[in-house]
Amino acid sequence: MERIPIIIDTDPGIDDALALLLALSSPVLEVKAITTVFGNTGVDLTSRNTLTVLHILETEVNHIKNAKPPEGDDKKWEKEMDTMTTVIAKAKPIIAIGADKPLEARSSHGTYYHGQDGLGEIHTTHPFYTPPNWESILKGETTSHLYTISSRSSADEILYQLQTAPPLTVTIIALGPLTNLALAYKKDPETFSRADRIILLGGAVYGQGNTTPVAEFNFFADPHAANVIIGATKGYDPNESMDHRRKELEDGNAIPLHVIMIPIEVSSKILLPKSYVTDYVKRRQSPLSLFVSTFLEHAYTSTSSRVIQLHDPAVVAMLIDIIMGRSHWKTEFTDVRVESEGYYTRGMCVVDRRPEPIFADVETFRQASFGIWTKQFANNVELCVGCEPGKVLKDFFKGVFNVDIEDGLEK
Ligand SMILES: [Ca+2]
Repeated sequence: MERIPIIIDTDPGIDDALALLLALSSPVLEVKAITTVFGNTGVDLTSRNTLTVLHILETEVNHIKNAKPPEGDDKKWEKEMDTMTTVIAKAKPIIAIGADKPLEARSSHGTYYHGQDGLGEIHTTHPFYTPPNWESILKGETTSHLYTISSRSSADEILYQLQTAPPLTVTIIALGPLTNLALAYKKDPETFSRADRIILLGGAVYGQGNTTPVAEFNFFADPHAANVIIGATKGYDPNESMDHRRKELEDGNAIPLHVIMIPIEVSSKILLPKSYVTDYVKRRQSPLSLFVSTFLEHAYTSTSSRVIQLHDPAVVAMLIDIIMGRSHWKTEFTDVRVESEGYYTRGMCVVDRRPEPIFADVETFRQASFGIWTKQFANNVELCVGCEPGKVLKDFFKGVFNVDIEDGLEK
C-alpha cells in the first residue's frame, strides 16, 4: 500500500510522544517532517523530546533485531518484526524547530500535567534517555542518521514541504497550539492551501474545557492562531471535486482549507487504563516499553487517576482509519468560531445552536449582532462528534506495541 505523506506539528508532551510513536510505526504513513512548537513546555524542550522519541525507536529496533521469538510462533513473529523495523528504519524525517510563543496572547505551558521537561521529568530521573549532544544537534552542529535538522523554522518547513510535493497530497497532523500553522498560512496562503487536509486536536465544542471552564489547552495556548486556521475553512465545500481544487491552485489561488477537528470531548473518551500499561507495556521490558511506562507513571501520579486520556494519538489513529477505510469516527460539517479576545473565554469555541429565526429576512436579523453571525463569516470545519474509543485503543496497542487487546478489553 502506498504510504500517505504527513507533516506532524507537535509539542511533546506525553500524549504527543504516544502519537509520534503511532505515526512512526505505521506502514501506511510516511512522516516527511516533524515541526515542533511551544505548548506543553518550551520549544527547546519539546524539540528535545522529539529527538528522544526517535532515539528510543532506534534502540527498540536494535533490541527487536537481537531478541528471540516466542516459542512456536517464529514465522508470524518474524513477519511482524520485519514490518515494524522496516517502517521505523525508513522514517528519517526532517525536524524543524518552531514558535516559542503564541502570535499575540500571553504564553502558557502545560507543565502541570506534562512536567517541566514535557515528559514527566524523565530527563532528570532517567538521564540515559536524553540523546547525548541534543543541544548541538538542534543547532545543526552535530548530525544524526535518524533525522535531518532543518535550517528553516517550522512554519517555513511546512511551506517548503507543501511547495515541493504535488498539490493536495500532504496531510498535516496538528497536535499542539496552531502557531506554526498560522504563521505559515499568513505568510503564504496559496502554498499552505496545497495541504490535502489538516487534522487537529483542539477545542472544546460541546462541553467543558481542560484548561479553563470553556477552553481546551491548544486553543487556549494560542487562540489567535486557532482563529486563523479555523477561519481559513470559510467557503470549504466538501462536494467540490479534487480536480477543481487542483485547478484553483494551479491558477495561483488560495483555496479554503479542509480542516478535520477532534475536540476534547471526543478525545477524552479514549482512555488508557494504568493496568494496561502495567500488563501490556511495562512487562515487555523492552527499551521502548520501559521509556513509555516511565513517563506515563508521571501522568497517572499527577492526575491521581487510574486512567489517562489519549488526546493526541486520536488524530493519528483517525488518519490511519481514514486510509484503511475504517469507520470508527463520526464527523459533521459545522460553523465553529474561536474566541481570541475574551478575558474569561480565551480559546473558547462558539457554535450557533439556536433554531433558525422566524423572521422572513434572516440575514437582516443576523446583521443586528454587528453582522458577525451572518453566512458571510461562517466557517466550515469537519467536526468530529464521536468515535469508538475501544477500537481506537485496540489499534493503538497493535500499532505501537504489537499487542492484541480486544476492543479495549484484555484478550
Ligand atoms: Ca500536544
